This record gives sequence, C-alpha cells and structure tokens, in this order.
Amino acid sequence: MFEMIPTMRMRNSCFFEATVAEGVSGFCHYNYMLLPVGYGDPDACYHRLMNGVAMWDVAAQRQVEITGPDAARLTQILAPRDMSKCVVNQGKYVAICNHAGTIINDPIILKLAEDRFWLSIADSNMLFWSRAIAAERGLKASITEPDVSPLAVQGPQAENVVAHLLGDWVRELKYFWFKPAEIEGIPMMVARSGWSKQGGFELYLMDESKGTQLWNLVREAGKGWDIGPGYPDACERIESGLISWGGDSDDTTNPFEIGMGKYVDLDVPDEVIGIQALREIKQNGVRRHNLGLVLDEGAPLTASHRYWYPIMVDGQKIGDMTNGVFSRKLQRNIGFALVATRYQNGDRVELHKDNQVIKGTLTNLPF
Ligand code: THG
Repeated sequence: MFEMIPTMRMRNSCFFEATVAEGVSGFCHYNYMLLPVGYGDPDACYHRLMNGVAMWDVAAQRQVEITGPDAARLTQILAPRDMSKCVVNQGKYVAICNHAGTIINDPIILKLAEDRFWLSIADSNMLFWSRAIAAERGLKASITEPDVSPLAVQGPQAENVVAHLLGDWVRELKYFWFKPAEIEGIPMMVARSGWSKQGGFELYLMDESKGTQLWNLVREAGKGWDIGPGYPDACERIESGLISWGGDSDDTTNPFEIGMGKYVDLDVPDEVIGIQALREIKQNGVRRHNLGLVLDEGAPLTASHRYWYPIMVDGQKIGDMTNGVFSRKLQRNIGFALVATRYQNGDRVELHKDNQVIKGTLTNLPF
C-alpha cells in the first residue's frame, strides 16, 4: 500500500468521500484530479451500465468558464464548429484543434447565456490555452474555473432515476441540451449526456460543499432500479466506438482521421484556430483512419494499456492498435485500429504485442 500525498496541484473531487464510502478501488488521473475507475468488481459495474443504472464521479471533466463581451467570439475562435447554431441551454461536442489541425481537446461546449460558456474538458489544459488565445487576440473575456462538478448517471434506467429525482420534464431533454435545476436547494445544471452509449444524464453540481449530499440523494432515488457506483467503462466505450482523446489520438491526430469530421464546419470564420489546416487536410485527404480490430485469439486484454501496439501486414507496419479490451458482448478481444487509409473493413492484419503475433480482422465502427 502507499499513500497519495495531497498537494495544491491536485484538486479533490467533491464526490471523493462518497466514492471512498462506496469502496472505490482504483483511480486514474485526469485534469490533475483523481477519476474513479474501479469498485472491485468490473463485471458488476459493466452489467449495471448495460442493464440498469450507474453513477459516475466525473468531476475531473473540469469546466472552463468563458464570460464577457467577447465570450462568444472567443469560443468560436477556439472551436472549428459553427457555434452560431448553438442556442442557450444547448451543448455541442467540439474537436478543439491547434494551428496544425491536431486535436488538443474534445470538450462539450455548453452555452449558458449569449455571453457565457462552459468548456467541459477532456484531459488537457484548456484554461491556459483559452487565456493565451484571448490575450493574443486582444479579446475582452474572463476565463476561470467555476465551482462545477459533473456527476454522471448512465444506463438504460438512468432516465427513470433522474425523472424520479427531478420530475418528468427531464424525459423531454434533447441530447447535449441542459437546464438549471435544484434538489433540496442544491443548485445544478442537468444535461442529457455522458460518455457511454447506454443513455443518461449529467448533473453539473454547482456547490462543491454538497457533493456527498447529492451523491446520497441520487443513490436513494435509484434504489428501485438497483443503482450503484460505476465509471467511464473502457469495455462499453470501445464496443460503442467512443474515442478517448489522448488515448486513441496522438500528437498529430486530426478530426478527420478518427471519425470526428462530422463535428467540423469548414466554413467558420478564418480566425478560427486550425481552420486553414483543417481545410487543407480535408482537401488532400487523410493518411490514416480509425477502424475496429477484432482479434482471433489471445489472452483477454485488460481495459487499458500504456502503449500503442503495431499493426502489421506482410512485415510492414500499417498502423497501431490504440486501445483494446476483451469485449464481454462479442467474447473477443477488440480494439481501435488507426491504420493507413488503404486498409479497410474485412482486411486481415497482425497485431504485434509483447512478443506475440495475434491475427485479426479490421471492421467498421461501431462493432
Ligand atoms: N461529459 C462531459 N464532459 C466531458 C465528457 C463527457 N468532457 C471530456 C470528454 N467527455 C469529452 N469527450 C466526449 C466524447 C464523446 C461524447 C461526449 C464527450 C459523446 N459522443 C456521442 C457520440 O460520439 O456518439 C454523441 C456526439 C454527437 O452526436 O454530437 O457523447 O462525457 N460533461
């Protein structure tokens, strides 16, 4: 056993105590926070997500709040997606790129008011990036981290639980849309969203002193549906074809390579960061694309690994398996294959992993 030494640079989730009480057994790091990724029984957590309802501490999906007279313009400059179509109380999934068209984060951008936005970020520092861009462009915008902690409620029964808690109006919420709500005076934004394809909501708690109280209220409301703890599940998200920025992308990955081209609008203003590069990439075509890989055999892959593994054909490297997992649904090892574009659905390939050669087939996504 070892001890985690708290420092000023590691912020605790306000649901931390609640997850410890639930028996959290593993964390990963995300945005300088701890993100729970285990409660001792991964099969039970997966089953809950697929058939019932699970609650996830995803406070590590930190918010970057942009306000002020130039907030809308700055948000558009950061986002190579037409934000003029986003109305108040709506969210959009965005591939934020650098000047080379490389994805540097894939947040959900929530529009709270005409001059107020949250970037609900993946694991890279968008506070620094947004401030630097605002300063370089001379924009009047204030960029801060608000007191916001998302709690995800995911699974086919999530809607029943959240409706029980907040009222039937939540059933009408559209994907990525959100509304302010309150339970016992606890303020939050309620969105239909979450990093799974099993359906669900995210409660963006807006008072970090109420973390344990909110956790317990949701748990109580979910009793009739057998609610329990869970986490962004590697098996479910790979089966569903959900990409993880920083795991399935590298230092040169652009949106068109990994199925995010549909979230890019090339006709946004020229001042949008990366848009010239993205137009060129679109015109010239991509070198690689992301497919599924189904392996013939091999020991069950554990949920995560630290390296990409080479995919070979006839002794030539054609790409990498970025993440792989033993799929409970398919009872096979599956993974994402970022490979040269001339390799397609149905092609036979070899995965070279830990001195083993495992044969497999490329497939379209989702599996
Ligand atoms: N919720 C919140 N913040 C987040 C995440 C989240 N920040 C980090 C990370 N997740 C951002 N990444 C994603 C990736 C995919 C989706 C959401 C956030 C997602 N995608 C759907 C899909 O790909 O099918 C729908 C996208 C669409 O059609 O617009 O939901 O989970 N708060």
